[in-house]
Amino acid sequence: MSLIRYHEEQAVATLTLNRPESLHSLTGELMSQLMESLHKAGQNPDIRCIVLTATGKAFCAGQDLNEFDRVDEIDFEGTLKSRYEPLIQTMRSLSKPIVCGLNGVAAGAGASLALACDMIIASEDAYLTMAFVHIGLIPDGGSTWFLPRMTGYHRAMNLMMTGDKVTARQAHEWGWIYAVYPPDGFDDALHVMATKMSHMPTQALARIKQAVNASFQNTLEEQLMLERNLQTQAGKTKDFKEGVAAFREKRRPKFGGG
Ligand code: T3D
Repeated sequence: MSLIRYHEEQAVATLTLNRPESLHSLTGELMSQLMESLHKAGQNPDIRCIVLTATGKAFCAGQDLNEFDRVDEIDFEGTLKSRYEPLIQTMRSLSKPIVCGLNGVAAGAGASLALACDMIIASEDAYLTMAFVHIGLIPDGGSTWFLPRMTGYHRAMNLMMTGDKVTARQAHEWGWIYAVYPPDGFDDALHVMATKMSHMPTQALARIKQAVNASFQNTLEEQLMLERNLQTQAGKTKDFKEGVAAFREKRRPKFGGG
């Protein structure tokens, strides 16, 4: 069975987690299919935006706890190294925007997965929880790195230490989620946003992603140099020429992604 539904429509690839009976919890097989799908969308030059969402009422309940049947024998080191770390690194280094369609609960590594996306669009009834602590684990999948940067030390710390729920509305107020929609308007809103992103100057988006991700480690001097390099490259694209021409001709630009 396909645990990830892969669908391409025009310039958008939609990856839909499809294991609703256990709230799309993450098995080795599901994560391997997710990686394959990300690579497929990443390598197709016609795809200019990737959507990550799920079927039914949940987005993702994190690691499948049924894979933890023999708790004394769990190979955390191996699993994190071979599954979680490559997935998060791939998402952040892919040169295309990844929009999370947060249709429902995101718990544990499911929340990490959402936070690793470049934009989150949520249904009003979605929520996130750093549920790891409820089973005596620490947050992984990059969330100890993402959350303090997104939301400051104390809020990140408090959410990780309590595992309390954060509603989509609250996460929107805090700036984690870009827009929240009523459940019956969510699919359409997600589609509109993904289409909009797929019509943007794709190479500029890739360089914005590269610059912003690098900014977390760089000094100001290093970042200014990176901006200079990336801007020099952006200035050589067809989309830059089109953007300037459209401005001067007082019309809407038609970006082709080149
Ligand atoms: O090396 C490593 O692998 C370490 C990596 C760790 C990363 C992690 O993600 S650790 C954290 C793992 N996730 C959790 O602890 C969350 C567990 N789930 C929940 O707390 C709740 O299910 C939710 C808050 C997400 C949703 O609650 P609710 O009431 O809406 O749904 P439910 O009734 O609890 O769940 C529905 C079904 O999904 C249920 O199955 P059943 O009883 O109907 O047959 C439940 O067992 C199943 N399910 C939910 N989460 C998981 C799961 N099955 C396996 N693994 C899950 N994580």
